[in-house]
Amino acid sequence: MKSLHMRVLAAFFALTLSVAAVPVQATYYASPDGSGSRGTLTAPCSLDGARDLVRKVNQRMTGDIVVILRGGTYTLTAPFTLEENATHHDSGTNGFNIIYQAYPGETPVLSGGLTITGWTLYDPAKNIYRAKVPAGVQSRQFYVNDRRAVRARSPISPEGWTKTPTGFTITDTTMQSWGNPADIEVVSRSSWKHLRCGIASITGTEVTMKMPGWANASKTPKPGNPWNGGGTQQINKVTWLENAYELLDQPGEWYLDRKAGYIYYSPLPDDDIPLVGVLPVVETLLSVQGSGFDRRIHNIQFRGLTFKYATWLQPSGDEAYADNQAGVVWAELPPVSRKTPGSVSFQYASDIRFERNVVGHMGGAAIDFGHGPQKNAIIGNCIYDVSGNGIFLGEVDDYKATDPREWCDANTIQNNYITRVGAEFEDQVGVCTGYTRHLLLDHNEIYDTPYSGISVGWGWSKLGYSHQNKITNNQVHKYMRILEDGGGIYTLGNQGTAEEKTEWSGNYIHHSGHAQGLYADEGSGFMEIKNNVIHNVGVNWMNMWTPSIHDISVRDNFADKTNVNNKGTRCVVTDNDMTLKLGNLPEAARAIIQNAGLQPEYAAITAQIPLPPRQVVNDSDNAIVYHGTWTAAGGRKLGDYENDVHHTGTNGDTATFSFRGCGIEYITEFNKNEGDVAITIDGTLVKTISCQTPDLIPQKVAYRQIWPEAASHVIKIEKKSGTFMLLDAFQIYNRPPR
Ligand SMILES: [Ca+2]
Ligand SMILES: [Ca+2]
Repeated sequence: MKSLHMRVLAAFFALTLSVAAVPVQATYYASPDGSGSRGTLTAPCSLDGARDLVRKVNQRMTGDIVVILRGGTYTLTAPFTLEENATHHDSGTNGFNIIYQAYPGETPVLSGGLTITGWTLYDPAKNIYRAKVPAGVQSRQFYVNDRRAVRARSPISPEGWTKTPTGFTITDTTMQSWGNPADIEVVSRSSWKHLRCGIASITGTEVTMKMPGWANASKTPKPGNPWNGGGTQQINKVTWLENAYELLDQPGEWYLDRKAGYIYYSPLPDDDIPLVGVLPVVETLLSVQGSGFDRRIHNIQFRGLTFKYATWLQPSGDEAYADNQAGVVWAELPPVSRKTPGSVSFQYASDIRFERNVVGHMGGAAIDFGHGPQKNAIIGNCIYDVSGNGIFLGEVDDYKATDPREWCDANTIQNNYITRVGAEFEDQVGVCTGYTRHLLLDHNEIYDTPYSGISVGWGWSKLGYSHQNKITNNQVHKYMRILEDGGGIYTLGNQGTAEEKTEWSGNYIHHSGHAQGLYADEGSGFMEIKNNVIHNVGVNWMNMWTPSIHDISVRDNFADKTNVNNKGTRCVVTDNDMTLKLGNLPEAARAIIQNAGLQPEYAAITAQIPLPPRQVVNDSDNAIVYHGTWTAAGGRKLGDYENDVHHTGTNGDTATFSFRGCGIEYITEFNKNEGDVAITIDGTLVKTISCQTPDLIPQKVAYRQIWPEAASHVIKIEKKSGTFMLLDAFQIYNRPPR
C-alpha cells in the first residue's frame, strides 16, 4: 500500500514539476483525523494545523508551499480561515504560491453539515419521520441522499391573504394556534424578484410581519440610480407559505422545530430506510480575508477540494430576504444594499487561483469574491445545487471608487460548470458581478437556473467604473425557468467607452422560459455583441428596451426568430441571420455551438455532481436527438412535465437519447389521436407500445426498462402509426428502484 502511495506521489510531483517548473519550498499533509504538528505523510495534522505550519515558514518564500489534503470529510464547526492582517500572514510571498490541494486520486470534503440519524416513524398516517437534533441548531436546508429536501410549504397561491401596512389579514382562524407561528415565512414571486419575510405573530386573523424585513420587502425602496431602476416590485401576494410542521404533508418535505430540537421528514419513495440526513449548520466553509485594499490576501491556490453543505441564516431573521435583484437585498432601516454572502468567501483578495474544485449544496451564494478583487482566477470548478448565486464577483456599492486599488479588476472566470443555482432564492443567477473591469468570463456552462444565467454590472445608469469586459464562448441553457424579465446574458450599467468596449461573442444561449436571449438593461452601453447563437428563447433574442441603453452594436449573430427590441440610443442591429434552423445549421453557427461552453479538458468536471436516485430529462434537453419533422410545443397547460412536449405527425420519425444508468422510462401523453411507438434499446427493437387511450393521460410512463447495474445505453423511439407521437421526458434511474 505504501509503495503504491509513494509511486503515485512520485508521478504526481513529476507532473507538478514538469508542468509548473516552480520550486517547492515545503510540503505538508493534512487529514480529517490528523493532529499534532508534524504534517508529514505518515503523521498528517489537521487542516488548521497545516495552515499553522505554513505560517512559520512563509514570510520569505523560496518556492511554492504545498498543503496536501488527504481524502475524507473535514467536518467544520467554523470556517477554515486564511487571513492577512496585523496578526496573521497567510499569503504567499516573493511571488510564490501557497497551494492547498487534494492528494492525488482522493477527495477531501470540507463540510458544514451535521449528519442526522436515529429517525423513528412519528406519524404513520402521514409517513412523517422524526429525529432529535442538538439544542439551538438552526438551518434552512436539509438533504437526504444528496438531494435537497423541500422545506415544508403550502400549495401555490394560498387563498384568503390580504396585504395590510403591517402584514396581512387572513381568513384562516386556525393558523394562530400553529406550533411556531414566528418561524413561518411568506414567500412571494414578483416578476424578476423573489422575496421572503418571516411572520412575527398571528393574532386572530391579523398577521404581523417581521421588521425591518417587512418595510423593505413590502414597499421596495426606490432611491433610484445607482441602487435601483424601476424597482417597484414587492411582496403584494403570497406565492406560498413555508416552514411549519402544519405544512408538512408531501413526500420530500421537512421541518426543523428548533425550539423543541426535532427535525421532521417525509421520505420519498426511493429514500433508504433507515434514513440518514444532513443538516448544514455552518455558514462559511472557507474564509480567505485580507483586511483592506492595502493589506490584501494573495498568492494562494486551491485545487481539487470539495466544499459541501453550508447554510445562510439572515433570511430567517428580522432582515428577511428583501430582494432588490440577483442576490442583492435590502437590509436595515434606512435600507442599505447587501450581497448574499458566499460560503466560499474571498475578501480583499488578489492573485488567488481557485481551480477544479467542487462546491455544492450551499445555502447562500457558492463563491464570493468581494471588496476589490483583482487578478483572481476561478477556473474549472463544478458548482451545483446552490440557494443563491453560483459566483458573485465584486461589489454593488463601489460605483464612486476612483482609486484603481479599490476596483474589481482583471479577474478570470473560465470553464466553470454551474447548475441548479437559485434553488432557494430564485432571483439569483449562475455568475453575477457588480461593477467590474477587464473581466474575462469565458467558456463557462450555466444550466438550469430560475432567473438569468449571467448578470454583469450594476447601477441602471452611466455611473461606475465597469469597463471592457469580455463575455465570450459561454453556453447558457434552460435558464429563466421561473421568474421573468431576465436573459441568458444580462448587463446593467455602462460597460466601457467608445474606444474600449465590452464584448459579448461566441456565446450559445438556448432554451429559456419567459425570457430574453441577450438582454442589455438600463444604462448598458459601449458594447459589441457579435457571433452569438440564440434559439428557443421565450421573448426577444436581443432586448434593448429603453433609451438609457446606448452605443451597442449587434451584428453577425444567429437566431431562430426576428424578435428584437431596440429602443436604445445609437444601438445598431444589423447583418444578423435570423432564420436559424437546428436541423440545417450554417457552418459558422455550428462552429460557435461546438466551441461554446466547457473546453474539452474540462468536460469531465460535470460528472462530479452526486447523482440523485432518479433524474428526469425533459424533452427540451439538447441531449435528445430528434430526427424528422418534430415540433417543440411549450405552454400547453395539459399537465406535461415542465409544461411542454415534442410531437411529430410523420411515421418513421425518431428521437434518440444516450444515457448512463440502470434504468430508463419513456414518458409521454396518451390520447385518442396517438398510435404505436416502437422502442429500440441499444440497437435492438424491444417492444411496440400503443399510446392510444380514449381520454388524455399526461406524463404516462409508456415504457420502462431496469437493469441490475448502471451502464451506457441508447434508447430510440419511432413513430409507427396514429396522428401523433409525443415525447414529454425520459427518466433515468441511477440506481435500481427499491
Ligand atoms: Ca406541504
Ligand atoms: Ca416535457
